[in-house]
Amino acid sequence: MGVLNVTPDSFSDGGRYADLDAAVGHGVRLRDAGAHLIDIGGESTRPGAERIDAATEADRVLPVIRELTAAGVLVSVDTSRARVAEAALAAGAAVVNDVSGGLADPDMARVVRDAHCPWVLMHWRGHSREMRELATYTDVVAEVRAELAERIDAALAVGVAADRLIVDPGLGFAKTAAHNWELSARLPELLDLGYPLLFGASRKSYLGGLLTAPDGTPRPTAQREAATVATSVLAVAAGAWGVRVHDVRATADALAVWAATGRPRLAVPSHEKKPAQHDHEHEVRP
Ligand code: PMM
Repeated sequence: MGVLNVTPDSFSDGGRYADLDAAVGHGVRLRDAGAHLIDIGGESTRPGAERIDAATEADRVLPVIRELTAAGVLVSVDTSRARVAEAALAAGAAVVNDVSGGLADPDMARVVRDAHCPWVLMHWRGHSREMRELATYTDVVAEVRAELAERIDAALAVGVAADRLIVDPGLGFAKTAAHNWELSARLPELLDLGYPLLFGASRKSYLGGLLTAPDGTPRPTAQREAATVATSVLAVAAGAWGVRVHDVRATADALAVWAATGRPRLAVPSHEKKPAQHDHEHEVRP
């Protein structure tokens, strides 16, 4: 999944694709670089960001969705508003990527059910302005898993088909760097939910915090690409269904190498295996 933020203030690509031609051109380039899906967002979700209104969000994303789908590009809309999702689907989007997992807008489940489209349920605890304070967990993996299971149950209860759902741990959303690393290390426990898993680590600040300069300065956003590629390969080798990235070519190249090597799967050390996990899902091939 290639990221296309049509926002003035997203942390990585904010302001770069606010112009329609630039946004469409970039979406086509991401597709040509190997993205199967282009994720178009009109509202920044970086920590601390203030919300914009639905009309502004729709005005930003709809023209880009129309043009990209007309050019044959498969598009998802990154929104947690039912009204924006509905308009985006009417404009040609095929997938709803909801960072709130259906929590932010009670109408979202109905919109997705009626459209019968795939729905990414990301783990979320609150809007950007408040999410730093919500990053408290005893066991982050167990709690993210349980909260995702609640979102799945809520979607199924409204009549969304199980085969339309994709889960996402929501790296950086009400998570500290330590939480993000723990989730990355224990992905099989989330895969154990039985749903395709999307993994969005691209350029996030915990990668910058890992790659500090000798004086402790975090690595700038644009220089986190090698680390992003590593997260992509590790996530897919652990069993992730998809990765959401800004630089599609780099990740696509790395995944091509992984595929040519026989799609080796990460082994889960036996002492860490839970009874519910199945050996064949984590075997090392070839
Ligand atoms: N991260 C961001 C935005 N949308 N959607 C999903 N499903 N998963 C994510 O991790 C995710 C997301 C924030 O990153 P951006 O500002 O680069 O888009």
